[in-house]
Amino acid sequence: MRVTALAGGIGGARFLRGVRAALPDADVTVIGNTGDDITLHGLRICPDLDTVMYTLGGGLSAERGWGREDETFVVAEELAAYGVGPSWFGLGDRDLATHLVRTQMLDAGYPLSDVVRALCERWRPGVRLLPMTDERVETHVVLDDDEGQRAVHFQEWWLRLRAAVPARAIVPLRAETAKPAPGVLDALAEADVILFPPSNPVVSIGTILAVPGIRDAVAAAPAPVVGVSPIIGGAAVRGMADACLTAIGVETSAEAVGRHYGGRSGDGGLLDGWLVDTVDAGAAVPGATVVARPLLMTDLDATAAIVRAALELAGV
Ligand code: GDP
Ligand code: FO1
Ligand code: CA
Repeated sequence: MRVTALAGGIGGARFLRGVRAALPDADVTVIGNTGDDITLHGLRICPDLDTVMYTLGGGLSAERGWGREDETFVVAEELAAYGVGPSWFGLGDRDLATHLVRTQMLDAGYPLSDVVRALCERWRPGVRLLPMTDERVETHVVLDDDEGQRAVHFQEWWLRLRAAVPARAIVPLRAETAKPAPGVLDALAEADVILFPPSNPVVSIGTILAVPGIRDAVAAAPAPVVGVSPIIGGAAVRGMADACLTAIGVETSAEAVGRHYGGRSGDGGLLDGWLVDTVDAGAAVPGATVVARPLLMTDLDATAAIVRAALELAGV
């Protein structure tokens, strides 16, 4: 079976561990979000791609949910001693090696998709990980508070401001001229099932869909498309997805997120099936079949059960 999944960071990565457990023999392609990417100290950092790669490769810090396990922060401490920031972005020493390799390869002219493939030769995530695009797309957030109207990088809003300053707009800069990375459109066209993990609908899945061609390829794919709600009982399970949804005028509920993606038999929607938690039973998405199941990815067994429910809903 060929499975193609869109994915952000931690919600996507955890779900993908469930995909591998539920379908050990499947050929899984992951289209990863690169809108969170940032350049710091001259190094290109791709948080969502790294989160997927480290999680599936067994190197993620489980307690932090980002970066490497057994991490040290000596370089970050030394930078701080020089007064060189930003202090709000933690760069671990082990993680830095990944950014050094990536930046060297990018500077040598390799596209990001080649770099990801090279990094995955070490981590062997058991999936084919593709960046959504090889071009540089960076999500910025337009703010308007006491300091006036300005745009900051998504990471600054998310980490320094903890998404507590309301976003006027969330913009994936340069997405409109980006091209899907090699393999992305084929993976959607040739899939037996397309899955939207419970990733952030705005800054993870929404950013991937903003790359011209990707949304249309999902909509036109012959395979069924099933999504899993990251919102349970009116709140994000982790993180500040509510602030992102508010910024685009979508209520923080499983039903509203399903309607935001839209039912496929409706007008321009993407979903054939929408999986919501049992506490959200009764949610309705016109044009899609909504099924309620426990959606907390508490352990691998629970996560694999969510994946099996998504596959059952897809009819594959
Ligand atoms: P990020 O890029 O690291 O923010 O990760 P993603 O975009 O892939 O996923 C973030 C989303 O995962 C958040 O909005 C959470 O609500 C969702 N999430 C985290 N854990 C769970 C879980 O156990 N179940 C469900 N349904 N969603 C979860
Ligand atoms: N998240 C944090 O909460 N604090 C950090 O200092 C931090 C650093 C960091 C470094 C590398 C990386 O791959 C991820 C990192 N994250 C950190 C996670 C990341 O900022 C965000 O959670 C995602 O980009 C949002 O999806
Ligand atoms: Ca992310």
